[in-house]
Amino acid sequence: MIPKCYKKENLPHKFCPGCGYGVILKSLGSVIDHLKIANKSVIGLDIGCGLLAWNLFDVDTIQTHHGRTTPTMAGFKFAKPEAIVLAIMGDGGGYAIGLQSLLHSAHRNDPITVILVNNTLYAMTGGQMAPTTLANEITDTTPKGRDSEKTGLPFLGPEIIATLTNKQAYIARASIRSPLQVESCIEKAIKNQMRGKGFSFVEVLSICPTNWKTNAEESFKFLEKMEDVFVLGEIKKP
Ligand SMILES: Cc1ncc(C[n+]2csc(CCOP(=O)(O)OP(=O)(O)O)c2C)c(N)n1
Ligand code: SF4
Repeated sequence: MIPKCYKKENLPHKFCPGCGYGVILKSLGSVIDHLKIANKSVIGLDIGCGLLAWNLFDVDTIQTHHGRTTPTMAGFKFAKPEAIVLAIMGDGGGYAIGLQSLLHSAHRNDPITVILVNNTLYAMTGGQMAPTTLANEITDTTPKGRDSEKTGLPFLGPEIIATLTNKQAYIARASIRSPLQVESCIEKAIKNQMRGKGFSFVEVLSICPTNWKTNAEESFKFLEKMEDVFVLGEIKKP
């Protein structure tokens, strides 16, 4: 079912066929409908494929600089505490250029909700290595596979963020292989914010068939491999 908060006139969305973003945004749409928060929500979008959602929802959106969505949306929340403030970013935006901003926001326990899409690479710019790239994964900038001895192991965002936040935080990792899990984690994260509690963060493992150069079956096989490295579940809840 198409979420009520979608702007139907802007469908179909602009993501590549088979892209995982569709599942994540539909889950978010269902939560916005269920909690009846469309008129008080605002969505910050990083530069990355997520920005293609700028006119998908009948909800205000803010386009920020690459990596700066977290502080922009934290600022919005401080200016308008009654708003439900969401920040959507990729693993490049959140865990590379925007890491400092993300960690400090988590450390301050800013009462915002961050949804970070982990597709193991920089998708919008053509598939370069990201902090989340798996060991031996082939990307545009690791044509022989990621050499983890030299470039490190995949970055475990939620686990690291959990060490910085206080007891009011909600931190989870979900996968688009289970849209219901994605929906449930996003709903709990937003409810945490609505209760006036602390930082909430959901990393969602997603697929990028275009840059992975995979068909549907191969994409989901790779997603299973990701789930071996990035363990799913609720890492912290109040
Ligand atoms: C300050 C700045 N640096 C670099 C870029 C180029 N750039 C645009 S999108 C992007 C990567 C996006 O990757 P990610 O954040 O993982 O999101 P995805 O596209 O995978 O969803 C980069 C590096 C930019 N727009 N601005
Ligand atoms: S490049 Fe990848 S992440 Fe971006 S829209 Fe296409 S499939 Fe989705």
